[in-house]
Amino acid sequence: MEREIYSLIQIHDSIVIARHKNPDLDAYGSQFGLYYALKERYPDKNIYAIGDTNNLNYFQELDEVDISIKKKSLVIVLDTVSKQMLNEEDYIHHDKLVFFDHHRNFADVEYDYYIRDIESSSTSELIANFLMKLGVDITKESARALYMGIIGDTGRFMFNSTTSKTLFTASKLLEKGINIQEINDLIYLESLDNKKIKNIFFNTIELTKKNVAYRKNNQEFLEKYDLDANYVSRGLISQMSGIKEVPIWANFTYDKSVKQIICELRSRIYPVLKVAQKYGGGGHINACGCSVDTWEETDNIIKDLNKLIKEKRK
Ligand SMILES: [Mn+2]
Repeated sequence: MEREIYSLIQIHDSIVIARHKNPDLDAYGSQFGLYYALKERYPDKNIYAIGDTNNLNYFQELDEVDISIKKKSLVIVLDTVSKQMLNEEDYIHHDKLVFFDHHRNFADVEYDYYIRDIESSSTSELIANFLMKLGVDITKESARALYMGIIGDTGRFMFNSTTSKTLFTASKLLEKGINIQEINDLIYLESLDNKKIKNIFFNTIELTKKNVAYRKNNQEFLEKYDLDANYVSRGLISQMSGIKEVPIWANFTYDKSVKQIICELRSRIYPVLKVAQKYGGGGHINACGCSVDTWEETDNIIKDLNKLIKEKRK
């Protein structure tokens, strides 16, 4: 299938690279990793990177592309295959539509090709291997983006999703001369204020009898400290990880832009994905999420997470 996608890349004069909305490092990394490599390889083609932006954009401004151009383009969508994760205008207009993803979901969008690799730690790893397989040179700029995507999704190679192939891929990217120290500082250095917020957050987490840790971040909390819902939801959940007594942790954050509560669920061994799916969400077995309308529903989620622990002990 790689070959077919490669020929689509070769025959299209314009290529639009998109990814899920509310991008994380892997979405950006795979997007710009592919973008920089293709730009170098095909200087005469029009190559665009599109989508919304946020504070994880360590790369460059996104492009605006006219519908008329999109309709003639190969559109490549990265790091998701679900409608609810996408802005419709990012993929609906295309000549051909291709997906690359490492999540367990199945596509609910029609496509021409879909490379689904749940063994890949990240879509960035998947794209790096795609480029290497086809002999497309990964430039230093591209390698930097792909490396950032990989460390984003593997927690700097600490999550279970890290495989020997992940490390092999990362080593190939290092050969391009990227500077790990510079990348780590760029992504992980934090301000004193930020550290203080984390402290406040951590000091107010709650625990169920089964030691499911959770925090409900309401609008009042976000406003009091002038915090972005996305930052609180995904950026602070790791404050509850790595605690011996806590096998499952969850973060519930009110997002006024969608008037919903974003639920992020994590665990070391328990299959929390079952719970996320019950509430219409998805993701990985140990790291997933869903959105609900009321705080009562978050209480039900907490009950379901508790039940997971009971089930396992039988
Ligand atoms: Mn990813």
